[in-house]
Amino acid sequence: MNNSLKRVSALVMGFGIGLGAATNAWSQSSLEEVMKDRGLTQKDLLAAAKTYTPTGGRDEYLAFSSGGQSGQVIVYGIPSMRILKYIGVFTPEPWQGYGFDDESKAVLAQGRIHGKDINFGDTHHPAFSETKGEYNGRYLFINDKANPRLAVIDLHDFETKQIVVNPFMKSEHGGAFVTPNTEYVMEAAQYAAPFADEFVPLEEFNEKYRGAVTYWKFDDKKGRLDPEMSFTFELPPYSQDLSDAGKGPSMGWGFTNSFCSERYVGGIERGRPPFEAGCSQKDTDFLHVTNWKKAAELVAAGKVKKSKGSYMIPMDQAVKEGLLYLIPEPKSPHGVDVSPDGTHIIVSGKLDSHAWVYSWDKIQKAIKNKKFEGKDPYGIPIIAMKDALHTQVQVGLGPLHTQYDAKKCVVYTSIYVDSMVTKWDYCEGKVLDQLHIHYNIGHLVAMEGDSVSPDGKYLVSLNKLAIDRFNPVGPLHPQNHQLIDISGDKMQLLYDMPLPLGEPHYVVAIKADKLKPVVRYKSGWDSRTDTKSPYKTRAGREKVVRGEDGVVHVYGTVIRSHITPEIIEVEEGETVSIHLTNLERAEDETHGFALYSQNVNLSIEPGKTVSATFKAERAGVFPYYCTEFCSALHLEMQGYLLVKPKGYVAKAGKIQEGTKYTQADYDKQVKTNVDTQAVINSVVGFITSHNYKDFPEVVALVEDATDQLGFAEEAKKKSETFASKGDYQNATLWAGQWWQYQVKTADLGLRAKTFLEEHGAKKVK
Ligand code: K7E
Ligand code: CUA
Repeated sequence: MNNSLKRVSALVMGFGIGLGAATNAWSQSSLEEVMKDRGLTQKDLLAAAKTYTPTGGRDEYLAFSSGGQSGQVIVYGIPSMRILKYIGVFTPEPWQGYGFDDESKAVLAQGRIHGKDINFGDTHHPAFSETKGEYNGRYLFINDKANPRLAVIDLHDFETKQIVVNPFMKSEHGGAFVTPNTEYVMEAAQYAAPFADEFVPLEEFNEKYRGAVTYWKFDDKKGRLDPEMSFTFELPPYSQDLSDAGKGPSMGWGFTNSFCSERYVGGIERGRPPFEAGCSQKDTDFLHVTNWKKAAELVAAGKVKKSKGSYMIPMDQAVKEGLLYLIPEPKSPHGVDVSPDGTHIIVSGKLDSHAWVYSWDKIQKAIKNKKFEGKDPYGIPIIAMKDALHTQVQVGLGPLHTQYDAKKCVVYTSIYVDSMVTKWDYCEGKVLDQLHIHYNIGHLVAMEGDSVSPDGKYLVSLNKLAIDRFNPVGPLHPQNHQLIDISGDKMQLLYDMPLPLGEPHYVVAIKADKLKPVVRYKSGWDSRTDTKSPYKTRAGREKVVRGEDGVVHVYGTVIRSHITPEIIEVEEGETVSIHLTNLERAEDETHGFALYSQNVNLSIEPGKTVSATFKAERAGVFPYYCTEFCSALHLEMQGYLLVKPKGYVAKAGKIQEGTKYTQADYDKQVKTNVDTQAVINSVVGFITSHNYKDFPEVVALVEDATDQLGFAEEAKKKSETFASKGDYQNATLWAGQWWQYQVKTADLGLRAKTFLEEHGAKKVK
């Protein structure tokens, strides 16, 4: 009897699994003793109670964090701070097969620049798709600062679907920020560069180097960005920074701040002071205000010219049409955040201890009355600070980013130099509370903080340094995400989460119940294009075809616990394309596929079809196997790619099986199978005597078990046919396969039974 079967019988016979012993161990130590042993205070216990999530528990919010230099997105739960997933975006990620199967390679290839693969990204700002300013849980966007790109992640399966390259920029920072109905996704340049892909000397910086903000059109039906319908504002060569989209009364407008409006060009080696000195001379920089709604109308009316396949609005046209304005903002700012009601805009300057609150009402009046204090060197009208400012509040040294609370007028600003969070009231202009964090906070995120109705509750502080927070692991420290309770008047630090994967610039957090990810794909699905795969293969239809394209196409399937085909024969020099479809319907039954020395590594989730194409350059033997521990016989989920030398002629002979089987072996196997069937029947009896149909998860398991039992029936027939002919070798082997299917059935049945017990299923008559 194998292990899973032992488990089956043990449960059927009503044995618990050492539960009594476990209860005793717990009761031996009291809470006081544990506190004493571990040096915990009452405050620690309270914090623990607010974050601890018992086994099987779920989180109220899901956070999507930029993975910084890893080029990925990290998903974790709040308040438990448990990491749930890394999503491969700009960087290959082997666990998901991302960048190893043909389908996802095609997504990464969209991100090539001048034909060159760029296999990393410096991700900064994730943003959710929105409907009427509320997160709708459908898509996530994220940018790559180093190579101006944006990616689209579909939240129905948490996979990256699209990467677009900005045709004008050579660097960016201010993306992704969405407009209230995801009409557009904003992306702003950072380091100015010529739009043309050619050399321009720095002496021509003022004339030929440019900043920009792109409004990427999002096609909600297709779930993709549409470069054809996107437009870009040409901007002066000020280093544009972050952006945010207006909402409510400021709907239709976008805000983008900047630093180094001095237009200083460094050059230490030429004896010039470095960038940092030249870029921080003036007391103010410029907040750019752009009217995207009117720009979209001009585009629709055919009044905007295309350049490099995308609409480009030159500065003079933008000024003439009243689409672009500047407002002085605090020196070297690093965040622009529009209030949930769209009436105020908060900007903080890293080199100014104040946060500046602008009034949209005032800005709008100045624009309407054409009340400007002058123009910048590019002819863009400048609205005077006093005509736009609501108030300035001293919040601490080095303020960066601001998040809005559920309570009206209450905000939280990250204070980089002072390493703290300042809670303040932007309506009244006063500080309410301050909390020290560890150390040098960058962004911070409140629950649903960018939506029109933030939830407050928790704040996560994304710190630039971890210093002494964790066990030392060498000079490169993990990142530190600190969870803060903001439900009361006083902020309370609850938890430190180390994250060893790239600097987190920004995180967005959404109510978990807004997400409805699938557990399986429709059978034969290409998940990257979200269409039926042309290589979809059904059970029993597996084949190897030498195509007209000169490629050996292997149409295969995977299901517990075998890969079909198990033997693939090709000739040296042939190109091989292996297409595998996962036939499973059961939840979490992913199979992997790794092949020796060909850089082939696939992840095949239930229903998915993926492909791997490579050239079999040298003759040899190449084992392959499943990399997910998918079942008891997972290690046997294997096969061989045989690459034969050119002109190889097979010698006569049969495969010599290592073991010979007799009638006695056959009878023994059949007896085991009959016993196993009895166990299955009793599990089935348990399930059907309960209201299992009320549990969709269990219904899916039962469907899958029924499939497996069907396969068992087929194998049983084959074994009986061979037995009737006296071929006990094949009869015993097929009886073994029949048993394999039974074990899988029992395994599924047992999962269903456990689920019913844990979810309080009721007995039915
Ligand atoms: Cu690191 Cu928004 Cu790029 Cu601030 S960013 S910290
Ligand atoms: Cu499939 Cu292991």
